[in-house]
Amino acid sequence: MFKFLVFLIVLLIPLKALGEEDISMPKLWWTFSTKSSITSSPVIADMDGDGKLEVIVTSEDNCVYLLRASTGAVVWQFSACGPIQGTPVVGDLDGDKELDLIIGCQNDYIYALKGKDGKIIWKYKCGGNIVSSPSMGDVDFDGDLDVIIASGDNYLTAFDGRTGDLLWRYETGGEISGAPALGDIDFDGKPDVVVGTRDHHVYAFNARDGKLTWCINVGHEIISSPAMLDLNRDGMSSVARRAIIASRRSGS
Ligand SMILES: [Ca+2]
Ligand SMILES: [Ca+2]
Ligand SMILES: [Ca+2]
Ligand SMILES: [Ca+2]
Repeated sequence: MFKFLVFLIVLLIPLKALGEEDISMPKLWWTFSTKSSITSSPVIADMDGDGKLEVIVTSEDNCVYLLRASTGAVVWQFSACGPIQGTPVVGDLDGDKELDLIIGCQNDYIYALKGKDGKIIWKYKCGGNIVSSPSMGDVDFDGDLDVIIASGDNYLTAFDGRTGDLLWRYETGGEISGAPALGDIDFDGKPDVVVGTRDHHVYAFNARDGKLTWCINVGHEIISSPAMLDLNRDGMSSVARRAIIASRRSGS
């Protein structure tokens, strides 16, 4: 049977972080097989707070796996009812000082899971399948992380990260395949969110209430996440100028 292996991960782990000696060349340390394709990127963090790193892997076999970074052993496994394609995002959603994670699933659900055991904190059924990764940030300034995710019904949706309560929704004109980008693009000290859609548009919103700031047609289908760049390299200055770069299917 064809195996879908997690193996490159161990080549990228800083070995000193695992208590090992430096080596000049990477080596294959362990492998882990899932039952279907892995289209997301692995995420490395100490999810159970024991001072040792774990690796989060999602698969189209409907599962999220938390693996010991040192051995590849399964710490926990969460089974959804649909393939998972996006990369998980990690943060302390419920304020207990322990890491949690967010994933979107092709069964239309977004799940908030406890990092230490994979138990559901909250879940929400969106109006379409979720293939992209979520984004995380405190968009309403209440001190708790919030979550923004795109779904196959062309909606961009923001949630209170602690409760999963809906903050706002916005229907774009096309499918959103890339993760929403969070950043302050209009220099007002408040976060904005930017997405590209398959209907050739780039949308920018006020991340707090989902109000549209602007929308432009770039003439090409957009399938990846936008990036934000500080063009004049003045760091956190309030007058920093940032540009948004949207990938286009043509490669231009
Ligand atoms: Ca750990
Ligand atoms: Ca937590
Ligand atoms: Ca918040
Ligand atoms: Ca702003």
